[in-house]
Amino acid sequence: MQPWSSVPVPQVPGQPRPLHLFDTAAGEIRPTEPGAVARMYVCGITPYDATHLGHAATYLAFDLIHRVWLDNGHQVHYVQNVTDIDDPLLERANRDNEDWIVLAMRETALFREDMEALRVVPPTDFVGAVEAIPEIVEAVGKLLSSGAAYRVDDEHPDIYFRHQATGRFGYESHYDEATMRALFAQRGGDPDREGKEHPLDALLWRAARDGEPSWDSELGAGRPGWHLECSVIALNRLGLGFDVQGGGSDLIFPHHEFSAAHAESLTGEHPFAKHYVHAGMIGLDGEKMSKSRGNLVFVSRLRGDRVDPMAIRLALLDGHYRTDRSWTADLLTGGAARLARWREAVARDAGPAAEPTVQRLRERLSDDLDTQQALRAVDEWADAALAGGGDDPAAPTLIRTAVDALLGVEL
Ligand code: 5CA
Ligand code: ZN
Repeated sequence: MQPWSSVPVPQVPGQPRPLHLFDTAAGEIRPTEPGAVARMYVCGITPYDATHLGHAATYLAFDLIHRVWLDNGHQVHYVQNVTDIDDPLLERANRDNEDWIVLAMRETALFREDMEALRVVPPTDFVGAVEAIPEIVEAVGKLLSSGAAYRVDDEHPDIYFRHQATGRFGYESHYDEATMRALFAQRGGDPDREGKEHPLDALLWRAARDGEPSWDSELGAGRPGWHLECSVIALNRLGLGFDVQGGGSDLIFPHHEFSAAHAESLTGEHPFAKHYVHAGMIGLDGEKMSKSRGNLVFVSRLRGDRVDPMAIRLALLDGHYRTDRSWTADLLTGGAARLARWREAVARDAGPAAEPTVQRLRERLSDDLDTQQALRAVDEWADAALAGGGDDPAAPTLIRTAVDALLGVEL
């Protein structure tokens, strides 16, 4: 698929700081140690509805990782999928009596626009599940031959993954079996499907049903299961052992546990990713923001209301990415006020020396993306500049450059 347009990321003078991130599998903050090319996979949208502020917050967190790596002189190979065939998409299309392909295309186009408006650096590879079907079919074939997968023997010969195939199942989430079973049922799994060897075995290939789209293949006509989509798209572009696998915390289990298990079973190697990074859930007034609850605030709607996307960006960054938090009208008002203050400060001819501020900004971001303190560092510089302090004529430009490159905010 065509990704969205790229955004220029200026170079910032001074000393970059290597990035440390919390890794769900290790349960602690660890340094990232990319090579010349840092490799990141972030789970993309299922395009049956518009981008809401929860999605936006998650993609902004990974955008900061991208930007800190660029600051450290790495190139970044960033891969993101689009789940453009799956049950939720078909259910929504059926409900609204709409063609599922048209629905997916329209929402993907809107997502691109939203990401562009928020100045998210685009992925190198933006890959739809449908376009990856040949890769997925090949992988299912391999899993069948190695004995990691089996076919259910009934009128719908679906193919399932033996969840214990690698012997490491659970290393990413560390959940106990009761929690796994509960989350599996809530998040797209089918524990009660008759004919499975174990309730936690995950679907790899769903045999064709009447009224559902399907693709002919050597496996028989059908469509892909969700987790293998991300394993294969990541593996075939980044290879095993890439730097960061990311998404929201709702993907810790089953999605990322299975994405890792599938890929590790396919290659016989471990680990799928060196860091598993998860953003907290954004809610509205105390409840998780989700399509099923109908309490969504859309990025496109705010744009339609002429809200400056940079104010949305600052509002979402004013909270730690791993913390579950709520979107409120006050947060947006705060983001807009901060944006106005910063813009006024960098419009001045001179200000206090900016190097210590830029150093603090880098330090705070490198420490598991401490955006709140990073924003505060810039606030303090802006307050001092607006109070008439400092006479460094280079300072406003340096702040503008650092805020652009590291926070993605255009002043
Ligand atoms: N297509 C799959 C991933 S392969 C999917 O989860 N799609 S999604 O459209 O439901 O979500 C897209 C991304 O936004 C995922 O990383 C998901 O974890 C994240 N996300 C979903 N809801 C929220 C929320 N309320 N707050 C923060 N992030 C969220
Ligand atoms: Zn995914």
